[in-house]
Amino acid sequence: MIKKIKEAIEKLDELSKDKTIKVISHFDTDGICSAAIFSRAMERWEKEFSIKIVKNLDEQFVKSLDGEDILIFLDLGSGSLNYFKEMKNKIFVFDHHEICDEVPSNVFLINPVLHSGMEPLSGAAICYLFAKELSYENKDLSGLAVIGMVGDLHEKNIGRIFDEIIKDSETKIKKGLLIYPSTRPLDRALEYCSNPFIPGVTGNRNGVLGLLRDAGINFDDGRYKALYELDEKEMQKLITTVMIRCANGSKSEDMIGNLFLIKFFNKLEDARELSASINACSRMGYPEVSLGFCLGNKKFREEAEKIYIEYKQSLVSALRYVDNLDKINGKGYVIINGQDKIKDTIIGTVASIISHSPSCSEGKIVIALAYNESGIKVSARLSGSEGRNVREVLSKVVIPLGGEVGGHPRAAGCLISREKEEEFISEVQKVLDVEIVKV
Ligand SMILES: [Mn+2]
Repeated sequence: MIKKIKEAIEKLDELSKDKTIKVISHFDTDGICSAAIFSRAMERWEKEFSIKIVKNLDEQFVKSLDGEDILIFLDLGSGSLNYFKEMKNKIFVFDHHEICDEVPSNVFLINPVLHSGMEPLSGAAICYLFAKELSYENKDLSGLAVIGMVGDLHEKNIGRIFDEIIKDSETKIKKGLLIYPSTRPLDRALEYCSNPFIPGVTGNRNGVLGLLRDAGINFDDGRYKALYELDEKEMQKLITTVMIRCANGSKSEDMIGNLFLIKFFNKLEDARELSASINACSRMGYPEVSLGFCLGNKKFREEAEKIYIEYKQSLVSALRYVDNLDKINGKGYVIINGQDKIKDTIIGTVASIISHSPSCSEGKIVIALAYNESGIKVSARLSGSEGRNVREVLSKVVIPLGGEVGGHPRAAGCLISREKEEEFISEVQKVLDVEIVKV
């Protein structure tokens, strides 16, 4: 792959002499980190370019780019190769997603999937390899590659290349409870901890203090210790205490793992926390703030912090609301109707967190609803990896009602109109109850 990257650099250098460069990247953490690495590297290479962050690549948007410009797609594009076929542009794709079609002749694709035996990489890792190939000076962008890696959940699967990126960035790794930020006092971290959601603790100040007391962690020197400061014994005690609160401890492997402590603009930060705040800004509709934050712009960093706090607060209050809500509990499923009490922008995240929570058994389906401006947003999640296809379940109900379902077998969503609320809920229950009988 390094050979291909070198080739891409040469081609790009040649083509950019008389053509403009347009960079398009994805809006999630990995995409934003890819864009940040790439743009810093291009700046240092003294290439002019423009950058656009998108939620996904729809055909209409891609076709609007048809012309003379050089197009560079980061962290997306492998699934849209067909769109590029008829275009006049020279196109570069730096991506790690599955390749759906044949690679058209105007496209130069860099994707680890093309190289058998190669470790899975995130988009930001590919961009980092590109940047480092351009100049060793770009080694300082390695921290962004670590954040992208964590954002795309590659951290459980670290191969030789990621290992080197971690070394380049001088990231410290510590084994422990996966609660972030591990760099802030534990009382704050636990209070705003939504993943895992700890019943009676998340969003509950008194519950937090009680848990810390039970874990034997004391208020010392005017503050509680941060997670990364705990010694092995304290960490073990805290893990046990948290596990007990989470009722059935069946998912302990999800709660223990490596903490990644990274130097980010001269401050020690938790890579998961950075990833979550980048993601939050993008989701709240401010991807340009996410990007500015990654590039260290002071104004954007302050802005990002504000947006992130707001996001966390709305998430925690939504989860607390769900905790007390009358839910429809069926056999192997739960339906949560947030109506206007939960924002539609976070309903998917709320459903994901609940499906990951220890109280949600393997194979259980979570269906969550929230009002948006015009209708109702529905998110469906499957807990664990074995179980029914939630996309099919939604389709069965929604297509007759007149709607479209997007997503995967384990995470799907759709929009329905406000008048169909009752009908949707009763129909989805019918489908879920029937499927149980079939199984
Ligand atoms: Mn990615």
